[in-house]
Parts: sequence; structure tokens; C-alpha cells
Amino acid sequence: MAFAQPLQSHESVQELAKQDNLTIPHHYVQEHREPTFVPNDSSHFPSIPIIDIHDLIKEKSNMDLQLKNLRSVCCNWGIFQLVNHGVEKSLVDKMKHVVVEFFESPIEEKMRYKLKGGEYEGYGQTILHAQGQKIDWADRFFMITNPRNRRKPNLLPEFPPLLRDTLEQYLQEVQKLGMTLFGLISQALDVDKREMFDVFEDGMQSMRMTYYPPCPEPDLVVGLTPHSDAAGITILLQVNNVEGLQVKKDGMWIPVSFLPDAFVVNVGDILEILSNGVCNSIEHRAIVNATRERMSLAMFFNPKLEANVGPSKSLTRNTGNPPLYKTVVMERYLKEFFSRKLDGKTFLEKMKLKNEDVDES
Ligand SMILES: O=C(O)CCC(=O)C(=O)O
Repeated sequence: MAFAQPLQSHESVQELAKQDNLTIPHHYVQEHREPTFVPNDSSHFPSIPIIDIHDLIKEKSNMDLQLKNLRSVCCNWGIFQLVNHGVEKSLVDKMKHVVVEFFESPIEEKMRYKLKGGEYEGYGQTILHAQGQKIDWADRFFMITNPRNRRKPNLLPEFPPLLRDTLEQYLQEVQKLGMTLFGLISQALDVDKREMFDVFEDGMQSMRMTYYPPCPEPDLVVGLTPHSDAAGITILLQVNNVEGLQVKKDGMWIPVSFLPDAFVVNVGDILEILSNGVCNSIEHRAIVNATRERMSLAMFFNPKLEANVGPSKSLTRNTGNPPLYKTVVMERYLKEFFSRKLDGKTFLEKMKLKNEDVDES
């Protein structure tokens, strides 16, 4: 599949943003960006729910209540701040440090991992799928990290040793955390845990590091186009304490204020499908700052490439509810997702069963 590439002269927004008296090139200028909700005197930003994983695992006496809360958070929000997650602070801090170091390295160094035409793994900008498509105000590095045999030999294995080793350790720890979360979510949703693990254990995992440079006219651009993730869950780390993530809640864009040492966990489309619509995959975007750069690291947890993505059999059996979404093989699902530009939750809409569809699962 060959995609048109962004203009060669702007291979890095980070480099572009260094120019004095910069006029924002038109291909970054958004024609219509929905405004952020502005609280009035009597209202304030609704805050993202907090899940304390220590309470969930250790407070056995309270387990039912905690699981009910987790279910309600996944269903009403589709995003939460995860505290007491058990990943060592020293490892998280080291990870943050190496991400900053990566983006601060000379452009020639980063270009060793440059996205090649038609591919979606490597270092670069928004992948273009259509003439005139706008480019996000961000540089990114995206790659598949699991299964290991799908790793591109020119990416992670070629990283500078400190970045590579820290990332390997971080991936391992966050992977364990991800599986703990899937276990708890299966209990909260009344999905058979074995079924959940068959889908996600040693599944397809990927990561994205993003650098959002400061922009002299931040309202003209967007750092990350609104979308929901094509994943089960995403575990997100804000690297340098600069905010910019926003989520769409009840039709309004609200900022996410990261708690110190918390991860932000997003419910993705695949968990919404697997839960037969009980969970809400959260639409999110990132805006950029006029004076400060921002960095984030997202880890995406997907089913195994050969797994079926569809409503959970145990759930539809337990509830008696008919499946509301189609079932497709993960590999095909991802191919279709990556061949389209990000556009809110439109991809998920395509997965909904219509009257004329026959469920082939
Ligand atoms: O930068 C952020 O806070 C969001 C990143 C994200 O959601 C992504 O990379 O998909």
C-alpha cells in the first residue's frame, strides 16, 4: 500500500518550529477545530476518574464495589488515571529521560529511523491518505513491539543502548500491568477471563513517542487529530509535565490534567467491541502550547493478529444480548484502520452491525 508522504521540506515539525517569525504553513492550519469547553462561574472541568489498582487488588473485602466502579468508569468515561500502578518510579523516570534525549538528539540521528513511503512504523509526521489532508503539529515515532518477530530490525534493535534497554524494561513492566488490567476489566464486565487472555495475552502491542513542538499560533493547529484508539486499552505516559491531552465528554472537549506519577488509561475501540458496547472508547486529541514543547509515550494493547475481534462470546451468552458489532480478524482490522486517516470514532461506526448485516462469527 503506497501512501503519499508529507512535503519533504517539512520532515520534522520540531525543526520547522525552530524558525524565527514563523508563519504556520497552510498544511498545518486546521480549517475547523472544535473549541475547548470553557467552564463558567458555577461549573468547572469535570475531572477524569481515578482508579487505584492497589485498592482493586489488595482490598478483597471491597472488591465487588471496586469492580463496579471500574465498570462504571469504563462505561461512562472510557478513560481513567491509574495510580499505585506498581511500575517503579525510577524506571518511569528513566523512561521519561530517554524519550526526552531521543527527541533532543540531532535530526540526522532521528532520521536513521525515518518512515519510508507506504509504511507506518518509524519516525515522521502524520501519514497522509488524501490530497490536502492536514498535518498534525507533532513528530512521532511509532513501532510494533510485540510479537517480537514483527519488530522491524532497523528500529528498536538499532536504538542507542540506553534507550533500547530502558524501553525493553519499561515494555515488560507495562505489559504486566496491561494484563492485570485486562484481568480486572474482564471481572468487571462479566467476560470470561480466559477468553480475554486468549485475545490479549502476548498480543499485538505497539508504542508511539510523540513530540509536540511549541507553536506560535497554537489555536490554528492540532497536535493529534481527534480519534479513538484501535486498541483494547492504551497506557499513556505524559513525559514532561506539559499538558495538552483533551477528551470528548458529553460533546465537550475537556483537558486531562495528569496526576503526578499516574498513567492515563484509555479504553479503545476493540474493548468497546469486545464488551458489546458496554465500554466507551474515548475520543481524544492533543492541543499544543505556545511556548512549551510537550512529549508523551503511548503503549497500545491489541489482540493477537490472528485473534477474532468481535463481541465476547461469554458476555453475549451471560447477558443474552445479541452482538452489536461485526467480528473480523485482527490483522484485517488493523490493515483497514491504518489505511484511513484518523477521524473521531468513524472507524468504530463501520464495525457496528446493521440490520442487513449477517454476523459471521
Ligand atoms: O500525547 C498525548 O497525550 C496523547 C497521545 C496519544 O493518545 C497517542 O499517541 O495515540
